[in-house]
Amino acid sequence: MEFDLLTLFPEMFRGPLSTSLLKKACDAGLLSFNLVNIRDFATDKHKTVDDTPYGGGAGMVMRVDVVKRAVEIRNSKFDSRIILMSPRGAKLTQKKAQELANEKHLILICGHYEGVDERVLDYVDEEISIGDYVLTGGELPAMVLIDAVARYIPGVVKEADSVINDSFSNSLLDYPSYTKPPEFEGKKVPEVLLSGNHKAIEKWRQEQALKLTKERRPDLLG
Ligand code: 9D3
Repeated sequence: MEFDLLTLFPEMFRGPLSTSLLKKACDAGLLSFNLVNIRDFATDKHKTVDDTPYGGGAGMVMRVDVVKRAVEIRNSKFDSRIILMSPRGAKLTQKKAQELANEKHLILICGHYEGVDERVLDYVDEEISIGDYVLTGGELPAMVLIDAVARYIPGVVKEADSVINDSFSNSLLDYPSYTKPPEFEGKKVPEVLLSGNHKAIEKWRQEQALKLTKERRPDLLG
């Protein structure tokens, strides 16, 4: 699966993409990322990408002509799904991440400043937000989306069933996990986990997950 990241700040992506599981997935050829600087598609000598909003107001707005050129040139090479990262988009969900993992090529447009010219919407398939809090741009949301989507690409996450068993996929929170030592500052690992009784362990985990979900996220139980 291939991602084009259209941004004014390609450097923001380098850390996350060159570390951990995403890096491994790239090296293995499962994922690839193209960092595309929107500024390269500006046409004037000052490389203008944004301007003041018509009607007045704070901040700067990204120009539709520049964004369109960037999208068009990238999209001509692929038949891409084009997503604008936007605070007014539909909220990213586990279901959406799974759905997007079926695409061959995604173009993620990251706005900055106070947003993008409304007419950009004519060149995108959808708008996605990661939640109701204000960030400085679409770059971190794009990284969140990539991370969530990448886990559905076969081979990116080690254990095949760890994706299927995830919280939010089966709509239960995680059960508590423990590792060595068996006792720490007087706190013991629950006996059942040391019992070797796989049936009993499975039952305990189910109960714990259900209890936690009822307490903290009853909304997940529907
Ligand atoms: C809602 C704030 N807007 C009011 C005029 C201005 C504005 C502020 C910050 C518009 C865009 C941004 C930058 N944020 C994103 O581009 C963004 C975002 C976010 O801020 N929160 C959650 N998801 C996303 S996806 C893209």
